[in-house]
Amino acid sequence: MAIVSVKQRQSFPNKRPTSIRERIQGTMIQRFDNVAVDLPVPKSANPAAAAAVQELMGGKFGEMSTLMNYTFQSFNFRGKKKLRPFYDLICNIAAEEYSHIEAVAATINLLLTGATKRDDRSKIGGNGDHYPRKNGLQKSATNSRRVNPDPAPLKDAAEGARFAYHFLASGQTALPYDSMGNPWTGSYVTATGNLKMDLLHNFFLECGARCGKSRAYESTDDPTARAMIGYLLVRGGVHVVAYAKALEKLTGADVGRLLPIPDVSNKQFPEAAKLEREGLHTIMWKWCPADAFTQVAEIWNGSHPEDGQELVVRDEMPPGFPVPDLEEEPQLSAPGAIDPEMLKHYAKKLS
Ligand code: MN3
Repeated sequence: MAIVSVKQRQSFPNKRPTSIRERIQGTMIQRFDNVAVDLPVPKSANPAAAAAVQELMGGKFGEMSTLMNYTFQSFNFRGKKKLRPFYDLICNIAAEEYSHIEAVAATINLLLTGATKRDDRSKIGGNGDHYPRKNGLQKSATNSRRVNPDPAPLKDAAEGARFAYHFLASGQTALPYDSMGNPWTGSYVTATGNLKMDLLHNFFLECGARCGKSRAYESTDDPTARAMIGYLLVRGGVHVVAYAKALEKLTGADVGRLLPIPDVSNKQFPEAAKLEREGLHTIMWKWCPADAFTQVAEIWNGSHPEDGQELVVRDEMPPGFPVPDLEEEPQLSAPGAIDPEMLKHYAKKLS
């Protein structure tokens, strides 16, 4: 799954590290081969839904933005001795955001599976129909089966899909772009170094992300997309509340009174409501060893502003689920068929 942000309790030694073991004493990332959301396998491909979900990956208010905003703010944090709980909170949420880009990517990849006809061009001419069309099929001279002499297995996708990059610029998989094909950019990162400004920005960013999630939800009824979006609505909601609480602790302003933005409860979305019944909106997991980022609980405490439930920090990783296993897609040369003639050529040279 996700990643764990590991901050060892020991501070960097004053002397120069003398071994690799000694050097492993800073903020690091540990990765697990899981995904944070239990994603149902779609009954059929849905490239239009995949295109809409791209907004949650590389859009201005997408998960790459939340990940990179908090990551850079954590890298550049000044005054940790005085403001440690805020640093711990930002580090912790940054680590969780990595699991969100994983979940978005897994969803896009599942939605694109089967979007083009899985076929191997090297077999054209020998195995029969590869790209049956209404017209254009002819009988092979050597084979009574019908063979398309001019196959174009990506034609429909490239001509008809709203997000052609899925087929022309990737292995029919997720990209760091928004739903219109604009690449994610570092200009979406705000890390001013002023804590009040950055926390205010994070609150705004999470509210914008929540708006984007609710719109992506409304743009597709695909169960896989909605399961992922429902999860992100709940976890993003946790981060909205966390930044509101951080601002309250820092300034005394009652930011929680602004919530929810947009003015719709997660409980209106069935997939999110189910997770909130299980208490997912009250939990801040610690994505790290027990002795790291210990002051998160100084901010994540008290009651949830919407339903009054008690907020808890869990010193553990959230549940993980298998990462989808993506089959080969020979029509996209993904991962890439080996040309047997080339192998023969080099085998001869080597012998
Ligand atoms: Mn997120």
